Amino acid sequence: MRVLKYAILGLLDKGSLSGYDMTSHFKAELGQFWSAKHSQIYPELKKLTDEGFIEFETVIQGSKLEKKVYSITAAGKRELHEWLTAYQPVPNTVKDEFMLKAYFISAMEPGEAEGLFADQLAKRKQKAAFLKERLEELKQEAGPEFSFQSPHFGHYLVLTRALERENGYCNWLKKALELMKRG
Ligand code: FER
Repeated sequence: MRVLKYAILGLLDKGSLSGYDMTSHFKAELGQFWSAKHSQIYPELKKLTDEGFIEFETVIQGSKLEKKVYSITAAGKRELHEWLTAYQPVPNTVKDEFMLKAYFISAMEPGEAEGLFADQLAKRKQKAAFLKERLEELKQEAGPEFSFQSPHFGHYLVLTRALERENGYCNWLKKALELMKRG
């Protein structure tokens, strides 16, 4: 399935964007959990245009520069809504190379394993701290309470899930390190 298609439809459903503005979104918040490259975005814009889910208007910028500003069509809105409301099975676990190393831990020396886990803990702690900071910034912007009505509700949901995931990862790494130190 072309999930990028729905990321683009979702963005355009919030407002019209040039191709450049769209790639900026994929470099910011959205790109933190759904990354896409220019080389993927532009062909998808072309495909969605051909399918009639989006359309563009050529806008003159300055004296010579032209840019395409994309908008979602009524058919695009229906397509997005169909995807959003479709119930899904639990997907297969996302591959995590560190888990593969954990599974084969007995092939390492105890000191090597401890070093590896301590390093991962330090890095995961950093990631959790970054996410916590982003959440604090979001609360500054949107207020401390979030509800379905808030335009920031989706951002809040994705961010809090990410923070829980990283905190959970840290707790597991700490427990593993305790078990290793116990010998
Ligand atoms: C954000 C910063 C980081 C964000 C999401 C993330 C949705 C990370 C998500 C993840 O690691 O799963 O502003 O907004």
